[in-house]
Amino acid sequence: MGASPKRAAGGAGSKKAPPAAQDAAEDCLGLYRTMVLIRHFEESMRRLAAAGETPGLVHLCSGQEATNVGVILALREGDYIASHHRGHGHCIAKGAPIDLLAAEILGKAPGICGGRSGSMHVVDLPRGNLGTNGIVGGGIPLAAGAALAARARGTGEIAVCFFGDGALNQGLLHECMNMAAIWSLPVVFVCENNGYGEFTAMEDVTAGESVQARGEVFGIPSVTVDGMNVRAVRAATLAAAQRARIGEGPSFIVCNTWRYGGHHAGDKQDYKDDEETKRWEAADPLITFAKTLVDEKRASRDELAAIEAEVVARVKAAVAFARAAPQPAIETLEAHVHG
Ligand SMILES: Cc1ncc(C[n+]2csc(CCOP(=O)(O)OP(=O)(O)O)c2C)c(N)n1
Repeated sequence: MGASPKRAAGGAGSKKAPPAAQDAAEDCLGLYRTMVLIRHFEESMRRLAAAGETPGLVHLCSGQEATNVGVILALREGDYIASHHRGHGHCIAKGAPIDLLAAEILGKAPGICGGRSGSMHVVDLPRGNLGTNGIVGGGIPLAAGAALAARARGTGEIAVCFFGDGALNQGLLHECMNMAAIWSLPVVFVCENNGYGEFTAMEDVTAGESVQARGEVFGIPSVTVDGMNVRAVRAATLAAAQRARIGEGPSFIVCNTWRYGGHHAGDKQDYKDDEETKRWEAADPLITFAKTLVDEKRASRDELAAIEAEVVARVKAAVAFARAAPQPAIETLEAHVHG
């Protein structure tokens, strides 16, 4: 195992890409704060899962914060996202209140979906979040549909779908990319390529020279970025969003990234190589962006520590709220069930 040629264009273990420049509208502390919030939230969920407090499996996104935040904080309010099974970070970046998200993951009544969705089907429509999704590739047609609807309404929103490398060989992706291309839909396809689908290395099951070629074959402008670099992800998303907004159709962004935890909380990850893990951990998106902010004199170490302390307190309060919240009442068992 080692650096995969299909992940060679960005991220650790590859030729270093030039650092993405700061753009004028960038709220660098907002980017940092949101990444730190996602990391602490996820690590709290890891502890709750280990304690048996999260019904069902939870899939955590620690390590992938730059992709979550770089994409979503480049969008406008009203734009849509469709997520996947590792989607807590997407929900948080799209503005979900973390106390209600924690309650949802714990299956509690005040949760975003009344405690019925758990981790894998959190739908937060008021914030344009079409949902985390337990079906690999399941969010892709939802985003394409939202993009088609937005264009029919003429209201100017765009849609982003996130999917993992595990979705690269799903028919759904190819059907949606084809339709989005022929209809010039305002949709951005984002592959969070963390190198593994469940317990299998991506390169063992993915044919072709590059991941990005999956989009190019449909004539969709496609790029590969360092998914550990929030600025690089944001810059690629701003360009893709701009294309979508002016009617130039879909784009495909491949973000090379890494999940710190296993496939699900509790997976021991004995299928990963120690050297590979060390290389990616050295590219931690929070640590590297903190260093950039200090080097550029945009924040002092003390200011960053204060942000982290504030985030830790928020997450602690959210977890306490969720743990104390009641489960949905038994009389509501059949509520929201169709048929
Ligand atoms: C259609 C479908 N096939 C198989 C599964 C089982 N499954 C759940 S997650 C997963 C791997 C997903 O890998 P990837 O998309 O790379 O995301 P990652 O977990 O690495 O973030 C699989 C095969 C599923 N949920 N849906």
